[in-house]
Amino acid sequence: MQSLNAIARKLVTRGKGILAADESEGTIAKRFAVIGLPVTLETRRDYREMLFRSREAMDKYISGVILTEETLEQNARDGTPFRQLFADSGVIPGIKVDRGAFPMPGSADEKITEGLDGLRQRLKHYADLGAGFAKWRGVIAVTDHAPSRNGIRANAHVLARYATYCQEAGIVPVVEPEVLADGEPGDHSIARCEDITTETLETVFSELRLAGVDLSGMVLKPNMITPGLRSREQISVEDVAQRTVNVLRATVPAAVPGIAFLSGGQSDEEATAHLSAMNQVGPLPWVLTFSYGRALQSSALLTWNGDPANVAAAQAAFTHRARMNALASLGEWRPELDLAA
Ligand code: 5MM
Repeated sequence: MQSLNAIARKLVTRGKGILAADESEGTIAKRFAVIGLPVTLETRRDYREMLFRSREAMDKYISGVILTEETLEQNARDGTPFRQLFADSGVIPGIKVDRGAFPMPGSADEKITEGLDGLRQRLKHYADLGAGFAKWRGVIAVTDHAPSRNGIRANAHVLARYATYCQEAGIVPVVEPEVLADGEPGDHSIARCEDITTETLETVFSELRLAGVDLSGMVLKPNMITPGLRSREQISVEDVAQRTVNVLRATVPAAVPGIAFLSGGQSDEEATAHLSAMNQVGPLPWVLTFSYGRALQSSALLTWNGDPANVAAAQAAFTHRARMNALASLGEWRPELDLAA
């Protein structure tokens, strides 16, 4: 069995990143609504098969894919297990193990992620299926009343408990505390995001240490430091990059091998530009890469449009986006490369 550190380092291989394809049924329904496609087992499979059979992207730019339980055990239309496709491309399959974020008792605006019950048994099953890593997302809402100290601590605590179960099962935990940019009202300033993210990451690492999590065998999946999506603040790419790196330097121990960002509702190009700028800031103790859902998939989804005739074009769109982000993970992306496509 590979060590946790070896798997974590492979996930953050320089020039590669993670595809987040673990949309729950509700979330994939929202994505498909944009192209007017009904959500069925078959449409979910066909869409994800289009992504997973993008051989160039999967071989060259993707280190791991986060899946739902359904997809981890699913076969492509011709009966080939998706897991076989990942093995052929050297991609590590991962599994979203949380059961979603639910209203937090006593705190109207906040949520707590559930899913610890039975997790030990489930992880054993996922490991038997070949999952090398897992993901759990804690949601930190930003409103006039939130987050509270209690909300941050509660989410950090369950993230740490999840991480210990994963490592016990030989599975690398991807620890995702997301300070929401696209929540309601979503008009907060970049300074507020900076403060809340700092407190959140400090608390998460304090809980991880307390729980005895091996920091060299995990990957952090944080938000970048940005204003809320409905804020009118104009912030340069360089400012986002510098503030994000500053917060990470202040809170994330060097023992963590890598940080793979979520895109959080940013446009495709913004997410790429921010990542590239961060990788130009200077020497950093960890690899900085992507673990994008929307910012990797949106152009492919629109191009595919539910039509088998569009599969090749959609795969080209996905491959392009994956390549742009792979370059960004090396600090080598330039806007002209996107314009030329
Ligand atoms: C792909 O979306 C993931 C699952 O979300 P739900 O459980 O709410 O359906 C999500 O956790 C995702 O991994 C991260 O938010 C990153 O995705 P984005 O789109 O923010 O890059």
